[in-house]
Amino acid sequence: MKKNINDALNKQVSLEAESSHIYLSMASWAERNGFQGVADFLYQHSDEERIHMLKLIKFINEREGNAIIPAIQQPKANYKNLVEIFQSILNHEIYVTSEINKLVEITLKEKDFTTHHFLQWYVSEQLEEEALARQINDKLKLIGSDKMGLYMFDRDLARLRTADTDTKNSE
Ligand code: OFO
Repeated sequence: MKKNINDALNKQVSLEAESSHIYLSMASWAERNGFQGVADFLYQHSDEERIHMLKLIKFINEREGNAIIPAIQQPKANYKNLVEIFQSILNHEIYVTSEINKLVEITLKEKDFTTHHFLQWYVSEQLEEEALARQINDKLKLIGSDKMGLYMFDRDLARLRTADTDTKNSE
């Protein structure tokens, strides 16, 4: 594996680890603030990001590169409300997508078609995650500050998590 590809993949390892940590911190905030459905959804999301990181680590090492385990910064611990959480998630996922796109571009420049092929999974995953984050943000806009609406939202999010897990398990 070429050094610039190895370095770019390690940068992505770091970003996936950071994503997992951010969602873990958001999950803990939701749990502390009585949104158990949101917390379950975010704990699950954090686990998924860790799996994304592991997939990269294993790929780099299988291709005789060097996967480096990064240090992770402490994420933000407190949020104003659910709107802030889900808007941050959407912004973060848009950023991750742009980083994946840069990685794909490097593999094309270097004619590394194996890594290019491997990254297609991440391209589709980002598409799904961005769409889901947009859908959730739209729901929250409709609910506004209605307490019953937020209660139902919390309950629905726990179900959404289960549906997503079920789909992934049957893949
Ligand atoms: Fe790793 O899937 Fe989003 O960030």
